[in-house]
Amino acid sequence: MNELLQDLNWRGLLYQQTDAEGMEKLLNEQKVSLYVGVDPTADSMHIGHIVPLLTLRRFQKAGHTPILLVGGATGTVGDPSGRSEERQLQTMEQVEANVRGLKAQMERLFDFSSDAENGAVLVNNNDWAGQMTLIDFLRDYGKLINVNYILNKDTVASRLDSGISFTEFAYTLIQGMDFNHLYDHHNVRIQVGGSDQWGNITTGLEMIRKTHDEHAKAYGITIPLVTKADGTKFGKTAGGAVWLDAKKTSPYEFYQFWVNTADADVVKYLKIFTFLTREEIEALAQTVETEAHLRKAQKALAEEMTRLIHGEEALATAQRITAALFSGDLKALSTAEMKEAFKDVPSTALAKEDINIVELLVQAGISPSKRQAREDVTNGAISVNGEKVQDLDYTIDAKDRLDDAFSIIRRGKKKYTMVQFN
Ligand code: 383
Repeated sequence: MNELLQDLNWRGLLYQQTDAEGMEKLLNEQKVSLYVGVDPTADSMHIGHIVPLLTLRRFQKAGHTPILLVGGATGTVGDPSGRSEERQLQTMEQVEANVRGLKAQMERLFDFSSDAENGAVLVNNNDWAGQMTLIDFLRDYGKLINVNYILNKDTVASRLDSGISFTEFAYTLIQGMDFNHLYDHHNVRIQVGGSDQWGNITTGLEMIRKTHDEHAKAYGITIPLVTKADGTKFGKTAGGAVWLDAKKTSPYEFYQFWVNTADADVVKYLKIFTFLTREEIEALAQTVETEAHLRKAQKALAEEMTRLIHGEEALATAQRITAALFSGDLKALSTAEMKEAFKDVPSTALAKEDINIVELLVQAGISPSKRQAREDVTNGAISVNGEKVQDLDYTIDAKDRLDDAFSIIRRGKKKYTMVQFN
């Protein structure tokens, strides 16, 4: 088997293929261009988006050329795939802003250097589909695809009872036009997508077949949905999706997401998400068997992913916060790191005034009563910004207010509260 395909197969990245044999032959014979598309439904991608993108990077490492498509046109319409309800249309301005966000993230994920023979290429389907007239669309593309063909697609068939607008019904034709366009103008031979994209990918193949002679040949691959052993949905936390944008999911939260992966999932995720070699992953798999409590595999996964998405410096910060929270030694953290670390801990607001420690513990609801608060302080159970406070007369004042705005109070071993002064 072709080395690249063998690796993809070992990583569990191949789900459906339109013509596995033909594609293997093609990849053995030549370097190709291949594409994946992302619709600008938000201004950031989340980790559900990155598997096909990382798969394209694996192709790039093997010498092939990745084409990244941002759906400036398709994003204004909305893909019905995998959705049980009609989408709310976004405004054109929203779509444009989202396109900018996605482009910036793709530029970080790929090597676009033009001196590399197979540098990545970024395209926006608005550049062709957005300019087309309705009549051209109906005459040149609508005519190629039978209504029955679309009705038989899972994503459309499953919506017939609840209803699907003509707009979403026609979505697959635009994605089909894209594949056809990229086949003609970028020599794209393969489209990659998640398993929800099978129907759209095959529409493109159908269009390519109908608009070219019998020598034309293109392929589609889908990637399996990432699952969790416990049956819950992958990629969601209590706070929602895990975003690539550091403003939406901080590098620390991002690191935490990966480091908390279950033993039952971690090897699978190392294969799907990282560029560690088979040997490295197999060695880590061994540690899950023999010394799971050390969580070496989880740490390697979190490290690789945080470095990939946020860079070396953000990874170091995430690791520093993790270590400080684990040991309780908050003094090692900068004010900014404190803020990041405690973004999600319970917080209480108090007036910005100097206040006695016992008073503060009661008012902020950290200790249940004044008597308990005094006991907590004298017992050494309380610390302020990582510094133990055992004096009942201690006053929390400006020196304890980080950024002139907050203090981190710890009661006992693990219970943190952020007190905001305003
Ligand atoms: C648009 C035009 C194309 C090719 C693809 C598209 C986007 C596609 C789509 N994809 C999803 C998205 O953008 O909607 N119609 O949110 C997701 N993808 C990838 C992958 C995935 C899919 O971006 O399965 C998860 O991330 O294919 O749901 O010419």
